[in-house]
Parts: sequence; structure tokens; C-alpha cells
Amino acid sequence: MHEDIASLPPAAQALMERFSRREATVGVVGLGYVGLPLAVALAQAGYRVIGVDNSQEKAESLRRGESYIDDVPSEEVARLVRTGQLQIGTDYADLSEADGVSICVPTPLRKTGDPDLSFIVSAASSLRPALHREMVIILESTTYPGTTREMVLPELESANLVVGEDIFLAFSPERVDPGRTDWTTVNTPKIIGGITPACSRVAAALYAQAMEKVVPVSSAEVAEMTKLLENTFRAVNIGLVNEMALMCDRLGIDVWEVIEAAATKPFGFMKFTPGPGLGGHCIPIDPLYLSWKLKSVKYNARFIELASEINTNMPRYVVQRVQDALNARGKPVKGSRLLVLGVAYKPGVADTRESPALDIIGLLREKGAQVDYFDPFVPAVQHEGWDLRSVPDPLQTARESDCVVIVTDHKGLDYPALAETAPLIFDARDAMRRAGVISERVVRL
Ligand code: SAJ
Repeated sequence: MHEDIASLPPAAQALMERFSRREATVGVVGLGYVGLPLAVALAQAGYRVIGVDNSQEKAESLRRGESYIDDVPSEEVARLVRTGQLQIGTDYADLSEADGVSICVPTPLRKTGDPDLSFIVSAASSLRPALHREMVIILESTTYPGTTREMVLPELESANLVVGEDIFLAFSPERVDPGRTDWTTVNTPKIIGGITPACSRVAAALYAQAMEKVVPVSSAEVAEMTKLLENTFRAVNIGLVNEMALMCDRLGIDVWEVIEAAATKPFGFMKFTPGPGLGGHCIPIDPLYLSWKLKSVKYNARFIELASEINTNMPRYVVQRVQDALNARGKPVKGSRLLVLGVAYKPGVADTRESPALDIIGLLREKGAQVDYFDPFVPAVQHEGWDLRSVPDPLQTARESDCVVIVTDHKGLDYPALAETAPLIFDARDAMRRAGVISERVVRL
């Protein structure tokens, strides 16, 4: 045993030994797009895994060997459940057998725009009866710096366990990008930050058996902030390029050509593209956890606030541009028939959370347009009082429409055929040019 391990508390040494021999039981709380792939990866590494979710329906689906996460094949779930390597339930008490537990529950925003930590608090308090000596708890849910120490640590200490001696606690940000196959739970480097150095070591030992690269950092706060930097970086740069689109429009310059030209710079530049707004459950939300936290220490995170303001205004800007394009053809929005292409928040996914398409449809309806949509991944969508189904034949509907609005550019849509049938296309994604279509019927963001 390395001498430095010998300097760790006995409970840490015992756990690290069990993890290195993969003779350990690991729990995963929250079996969503983060927790289920994690549970499967841990089981594939040889751990016995206990998955706990508060949804009876999800638990029963998994016990039947049916996966509801596209990135996790049902056959693999069925195999792991059948061999007993993956046990699925809804009872936190099952986790009293676990040597480690990863918490992968949602961290949404409340209607007020404040962080909603209720899922983390509920998971931590539900876990309390199962806590025991020689155990490591790892929070994965994206949250503001300090959450692990302020919201989870007290639950562990209230069980009369000394964190860093008897029990260990760390934060490890999830980096799951649904639908991506090149970077997965196993090969994406995993940041680990413990409440104490021993906590970092124990948590790293657990994940090191299942993931290709584990990156320990000095504290839970560093790990929490790392994730927020990653996603704030995206939100701010998307906000910048969206503002570039607004500026180029004012100057009569083609922003897409400007970006393509800037992207020829082989260093010191990273390409982002303007769009109809910021969707998904990560990028629009994670930075607001950080700006909310900073307000509590009387600091105004101006880049985050400004990016959020620009990004959330993009749907309104798109509607204004559509209105201008129709007006230029002597058509009011009111009474026009419009087809929105793509309501998912990004190509290749079915997720409509925070999707700008929902705002665009709502705004166009408010202006009196008759709005349909087509999205091969999203058969129906309800939002703020309206309820639509994806049209069966987008080209036919395009032919009957006054304008088609490309909001999300899924692959596989026949953009050249669309240019032949739609009288007018507002393209918020530069999809037509990328499909090789040059047409005076196309107006770009
Ligand atoms: N978007 C733009 N312009 C861009 C890039 C994105 O308008 O240049 C829009 C997208 O259309 C979408 C939103 O921003 O509506 C977010 O897009 P995203 O590419 O960031 O995709 P997400 O939300 O799925 O982000 C996830 C994140 N993964 C995790 O949080 C673990 C993010 O950290 C990843 O970098 C991102 O996937 C990715 O790279 O795909």
C-alpha cells in the first residue's frame, strides 16, 4: 500500500481497498440521463450497483429491462438486472448496504428564477437512515459553490459520523451530453472535489475503477465552480455571438459569413453560432445558479446577466425578423399560416425543455398567426395554453404556408425540397446554406 494511503483514516483505507478490488456496492440516487448511464458504467466496471429513483414507474421499467434513456440500451439494462449486478428500487433503505452513493437529482430553477435545491435536500435527508461508517457520498447535480458543504454535509454530521474520518463527501460534476457518442460517462474526464483531502481520495478511488480519467481538485467548491465555468462559458459565448447577429443585422453585414471567416483562425478563437435562443436544462439554467449565489455575497455577475438577457430575447428577435420578412412581401403576420421546423432545443434530441421554439410559437400566435410545427423527434407539444401536434407532411404544409421558420435544424430534413415548396423561409440556423441551398426565398437570422 502506498505510504500516503497509510496516512489516511482507517475508514478511508478500507473503502479504497474495496473500491480497488471492485468488491464494493455502490448506490445511485436519481436514474435520469445522468444517473442511469452512471449506474450502468459502475455495474459494468464490476461493482454491485443499487439504483434508487422516486419514480415507481421508472423502477418497474428498468426491472423489466426497459431503458427510457436513449443512450442506455435496454439489452444492457436487462443483462445487468438479470445477473444481479444492477438492483433497482425506490427505497433509500436499500442503500444501507452501499459503500458509496452518487446523488444525481435535478437542480432546476423555481418560477422566481431562484435555484431549486429541494431535490438535493430531499435526497440527502432520505439517505440519512442509510448512512454508516465507511461510506462515501458524491453529489453530481449541478449547483452553486457551497451546496455540498451547506446542504449535504449537515445531514451526514447529524448521523453522528465525522466527515473525513468515518464517512466521506465529495462533489463531482456530471458531464453527460445526451445523444453524444464520442464522449461518454466512461471516457469524459471526471472532476472530483472532496470536503477534505481524504474525501477527494476516497471518491476518486470509487470512480477510478469505472472511468478512464479522474481529476481530483482541492475542494467541493472548486468542483462545483468548475462545472459552472464550463456552462457559463457556453452561455456567455452564445450570448456574444447572438449579439454579433444583432449588430451585423444593423450594419447590413452577413453574420454567418463573418463567423465562418473568424473560424479560419487556427488559434485563439472558438466558433459559436447565433440562433433563436438558448434551450436545454443546462446552459440557460446553470449560470443563473452562479449569479444567484454571487448576489448573496453582494456581487453582480454582469456577464451572466447580460448573456441571459440577450439569449432570452432571441425568440422575440426572430419573431420580429419573420414579421419584417412577411411585411416585405406585403403580408401581415396576423392571419398568416406559418410552419415552425424543429421544436426540440437542439438538433438530434427530443427534449423541448426551455426550447426557444416554444416562445417563438407563442409569440407568433399572439400576433394572430396560424402556427403549425414539424419535428421528427417531438410528436406533440403543449405549452402555455396551446397544444399542437407535429404535422405529418412538412413539405405539404410548407407549400400551404406563407412562411417556414427553421428554429432547430435536425438532420434528415429535406432542405433543398423545402426551398422548392415554401414561398418564404426564415432560417434561424443557417441550415439552408449548409445544405447547399441558395435561394432568394431564404432570409437568414
Ligand atoms: N446553441 C447556440 N449556439 C451555439 C451552441 C449552442 O445557439 O453555438 C444553443 C443550442 O441550440 C441550444 C443551447 O444553445 O439551444 C444549448 O446548446 P448546447 O450545445 O450547449 O447543448 P446542451 O444544452 O445539451 O449542453 C450540454 C452541456 N453538457 C453538460 O452540461 C454536461 C454542455 O456542457 C456541453 O458543452 C454541451 O452539451 C455540448 O457541448 O454538446
